[in-house]
Amino acid sequence: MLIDRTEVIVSSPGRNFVTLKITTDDGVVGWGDATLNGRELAVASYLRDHVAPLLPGRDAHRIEDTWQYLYRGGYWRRGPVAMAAIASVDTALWDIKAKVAGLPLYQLLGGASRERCLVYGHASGQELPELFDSIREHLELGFRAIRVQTGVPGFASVYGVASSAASGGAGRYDYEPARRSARPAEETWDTRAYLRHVPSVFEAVRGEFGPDLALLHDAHHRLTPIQAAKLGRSLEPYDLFWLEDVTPAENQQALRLVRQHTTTPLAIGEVFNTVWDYQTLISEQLIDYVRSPITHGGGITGVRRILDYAAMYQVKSGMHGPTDVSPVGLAAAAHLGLAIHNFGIQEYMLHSEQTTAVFGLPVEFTEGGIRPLEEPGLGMHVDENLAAKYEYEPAYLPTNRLLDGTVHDW
Ligand code: GCO
Ligand code: MG
Repeated sequence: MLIDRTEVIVSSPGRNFVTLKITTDDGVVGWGDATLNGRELAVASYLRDHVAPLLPGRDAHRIEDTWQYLYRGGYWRRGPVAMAAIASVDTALWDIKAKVAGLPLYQLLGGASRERCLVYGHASGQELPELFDSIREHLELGFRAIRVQTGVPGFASVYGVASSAASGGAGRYDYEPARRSARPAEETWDTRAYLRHVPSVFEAVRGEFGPDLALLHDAHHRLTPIQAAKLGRSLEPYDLFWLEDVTPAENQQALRLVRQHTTTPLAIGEVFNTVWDYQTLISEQLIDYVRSPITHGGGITGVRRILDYAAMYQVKSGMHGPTDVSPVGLAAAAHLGLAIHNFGIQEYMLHSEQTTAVFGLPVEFTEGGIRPLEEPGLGMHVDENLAAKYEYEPAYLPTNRLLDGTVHDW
């Protein structure tokens, strides 16, 4: 069975997505997600101009060989653009292989290791009343683990927080973290104000919702290692499921300092793309959860490699799953998450109605967890005609500056 043709579909139902469609010479179709929030066209070009011309005529069953051919043969290894492109090819070929086998993809990955994959949703609010409403809303939706993000006193908006102003009065978290505009919005940040405020938020949330609810928080890379250590220690009384992206982790050794000071579990890696980005973090058990999603981690093949390495050090999966991972990417994450032994938790930030109309619902959400669909392959049915109606619009994640105007970590 040979790869016959590939199509790169850039579409914007609710937010921008890059989707790869591979069709074999006997008409079997595979889907892959190549969405890179704010840099979508870079991946679309990498695929259209440098990968797609190489695929026709290749044996569609040779997934590992194709992965190595694109990774090593591209010479310029690693990085978010190349690995998102490789991820989409890999995912599409796994989709095809499972369809030909007539099995849901997870059956080819070892079968189910659990009933369902625990998920967490995104609750947020500028102030506590809005935040509590958002938490209640997610509990009513069936979530049993919830990410908590709030504003910081003195700041009009903080990334990741829906507020009546930022979301046009809807009070809901903006489905598109990357705001549509020709230039990124600029936000202001002050770490000391944030560090003073966050413990009081979790004190209030625990007081309102009790000790059992799994709570997560994302620091979005904004702290120095010692500030991260301070935050981790200050949150210990509130027993977080995890504290995410506490400090930029390209310098993996920075987490040694954080680990010395706090037992709050740590999750890192939504911006990481290969096992090499994690080598010290995992081998020294400096983190507890690996965040790379299928879409950004080199596909099923790439992320499986990372998670099998992580399993040796009792590190679990915590795959990234905001609305800028498409339903195709989420479906792939659900198939791998169901099969691996060291599954931890899956981010599931419910896609918008427009997105769901194009891609369909990629998973079944019951009892606080998700299962992939019991259909051959990924189980995806993409409405290409509807997708074509949603033109790409430039959209970027906001940028971040300190009070004195210095660009700060995002
Ligand atoms: C998360 C992420 C988001 C990102 C966005 C980037 O944990 O879901 O940190 O909040 O900022 O997904 O594309
Ligand atoms: Mg994050």
